[in-house]
Amino acid sequence: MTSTFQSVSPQRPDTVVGVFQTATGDDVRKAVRRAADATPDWAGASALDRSRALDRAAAEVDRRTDEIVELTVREVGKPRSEAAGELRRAVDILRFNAQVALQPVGEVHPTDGAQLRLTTLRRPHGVVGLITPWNFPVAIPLWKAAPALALGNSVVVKASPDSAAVTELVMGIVAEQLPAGAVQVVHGYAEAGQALVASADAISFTGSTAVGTAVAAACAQRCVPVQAEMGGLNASLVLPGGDVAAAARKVAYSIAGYAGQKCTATRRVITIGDGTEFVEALAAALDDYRLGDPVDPDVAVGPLIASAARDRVAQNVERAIEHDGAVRYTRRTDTPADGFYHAPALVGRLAPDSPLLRDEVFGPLACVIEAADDDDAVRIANGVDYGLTGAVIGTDLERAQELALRLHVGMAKVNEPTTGASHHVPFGGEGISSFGPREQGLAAVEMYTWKQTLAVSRL
Ligand code: UN1
Repeated sequence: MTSTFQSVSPQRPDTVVGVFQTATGDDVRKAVRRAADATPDWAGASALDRSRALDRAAAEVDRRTDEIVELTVREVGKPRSEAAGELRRAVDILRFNAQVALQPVGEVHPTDGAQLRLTTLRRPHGVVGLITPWNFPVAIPLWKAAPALALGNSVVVKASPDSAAVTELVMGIVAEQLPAGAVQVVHGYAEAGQALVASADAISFTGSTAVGTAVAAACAQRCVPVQAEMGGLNASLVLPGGDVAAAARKVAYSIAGYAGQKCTATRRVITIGDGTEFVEALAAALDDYRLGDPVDPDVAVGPLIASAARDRVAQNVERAIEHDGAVRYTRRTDTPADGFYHAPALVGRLAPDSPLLRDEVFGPLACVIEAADDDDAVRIANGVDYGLTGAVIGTDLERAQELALRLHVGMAKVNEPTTGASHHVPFGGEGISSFGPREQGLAAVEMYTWKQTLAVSRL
């Protein structure tokens, strides 16, 4: 029997955005076979043809900007300005990868004999399975699919059920520019994901650390390449002095942008020296964010993706205050009644074993920790299992940069939000934040190809 699921709008949970068929293991295996059947046409196409197809996809996604942005806002509750930014990034990703298709695909090595020719070639894996999240429903599927396709792979995307409509729309637009079957989208839950992990030739995953490590283990069993982008517990370190209001705005955006639903969001604010003035400014900046229906272009913080996500944030705040003795710095009480809203929250002076300092929450919630000096701040920042992003905020650029380099994170920033990624630069983390090769930029070539050495000599 075929089962279906609904995707609903988090700001109006009674509004159904779409109804989708839940893929079974068999459905996924069929999709992988169809994608494999398309591989000779696609991998065998000239690199210039692959490049042109990605350029056409970029133009078409660009042309349909309004429709995609509108659906992103409705389906995942992303504020309009952030949804528009994600769309722009998606077009850039497609254009960039149209050029990746034209990069050199091998190396010629010196040899010991004049007769011997020794080269290394990069070859596509075949069918790459992409397991993608709802929080960047346009950019993440594309930043995986575009390099995979540029290098001659076919792809099967298992979209998140919470962003089924928008991911299907954007991948459908790309699929139209390619040979039939080279891009497939399936919808579903664990059964679909497991079937994809068990049948694709390589897997790229973005989601929680719990699921990502299971995916990586399953791929290791089959000896297929895997890349997993997982959680973060990112820190912003704040040096004393300087323009406190400007510093607070940077950190506030890292906490509250898209209601904190980014693996790159700031969860820990580490003040060095006396941070009293900064913490007050940060709480005020968070309380100032316009909260409401993201359909309104002036709204900066919308709802969380689901009621369970909202409840998780609320429980963490409650637990921090009741059990861990935290002080709450933010004060707002104007949370809209409908929809899965939670106002940005800032707490501080937690018990050191608080789950807030250990587990990812994935919501607009951060805690303040006071560090005695630079060494103490680095020790606290690096004292978690995650290592995705980190930022240092301060006017003394030399000191800030030195501190940034001491953070054990994949992406360290100075006077920038911990969130935000450039499509042409390697993206990924250390520790339990990431596993496997980096994503994006030219780093993606490592993930989506295997290397074959060819030695040729004459008789
Ligand atoms: C960003 O901060 O712009 O799922 C990108 C995530 C990350 C991407 C963040 N993989 O939140």
